[in-house]
Amino acid sequence: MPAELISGTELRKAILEELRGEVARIKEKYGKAPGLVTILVGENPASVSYVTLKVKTAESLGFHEIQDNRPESISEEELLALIDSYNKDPDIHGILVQLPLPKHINETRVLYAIDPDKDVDGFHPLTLGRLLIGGRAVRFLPCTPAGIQEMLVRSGTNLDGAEVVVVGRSNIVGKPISVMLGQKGPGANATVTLVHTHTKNLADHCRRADVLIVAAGVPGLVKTEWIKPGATVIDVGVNRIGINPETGKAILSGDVDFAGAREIAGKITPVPGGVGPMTIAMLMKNTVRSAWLHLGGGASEA
Ligand code: L34
Repeated sequence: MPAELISGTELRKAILEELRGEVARIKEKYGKAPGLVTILVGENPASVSYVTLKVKTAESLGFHEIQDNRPESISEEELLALIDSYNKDPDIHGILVQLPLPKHINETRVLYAIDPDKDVDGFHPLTLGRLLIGGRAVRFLPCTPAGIQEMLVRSGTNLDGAEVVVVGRSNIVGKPISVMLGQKGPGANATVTLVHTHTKNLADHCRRADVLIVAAGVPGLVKTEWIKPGATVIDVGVNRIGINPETGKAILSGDVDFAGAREIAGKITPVPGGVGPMTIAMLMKNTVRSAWLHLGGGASEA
């Protein structure tokens, strides 16, 4: 029997519906909407596509949304000054600078410049430090890992004591998700193995996984034979492998050999329509959380 699909598109609907209720309560209580600014530097086609989806989703929820697009030629100093102006803007509760940035800009410096209380992307070192400590210290979960955890929980995948294997050690996905699923608490308590380009016997590790999370950015990296029968497979890859000549749109493919994996796995996420839409839903959730914190005066509490 083919695996059950965990649809990010479907789960997103339920999450956005929940958030709509919260936005209404915020407006009623404070007379203000959650405020989000998305800063996009340059015109990388993938970034343009993701940021456009973020802006549309924010608008559909009734956020105060600013789409701030800047040319590739913007200097680092100018970008830092721009971030500072949003740090000081009381109507903005979340600041997102879409990555990657052009080579002449130091990404780390830019991520450091964002007020940690407005770090709805979850990339600031303070935010990541809070995540490492866990429990009540956590402020914002990075969006893609948060989306993965939601997919696992909402699909009824058991994580308590489960063998989780994470392929890829990026700051955006692999490192934070491996910490999150290993924490004490509901939706976690897993035994996590983080594997990467220097791992010996990658296939053997994957074959042990009750939950396999693949975020390597290599199309088709994970072969059908690497999957444990009945496992839950989360494919984080969004690789642009070509252009559809009829529509002119990019053809997307994940890091997992989907057709084969679907015959072996218990549950699997598709690409597109999997983790991507969840990333955006979690950005909205973080922005709503930030709005509550700022408007309720709790943003600077430890
Ligand atoms: N600052 N930079 C910052 N924050 C982020 O959270 C991101 N990321 C990653 C790249 N850079 C970032 C995203 O937004 C990846 N990412 C992302 C977001 C959404 C989608 C994919 C990646 C998504 O919605 N993908 C759709 C297809 C979209 C299309 O057709 O291009 C999907 O169904 O997978």
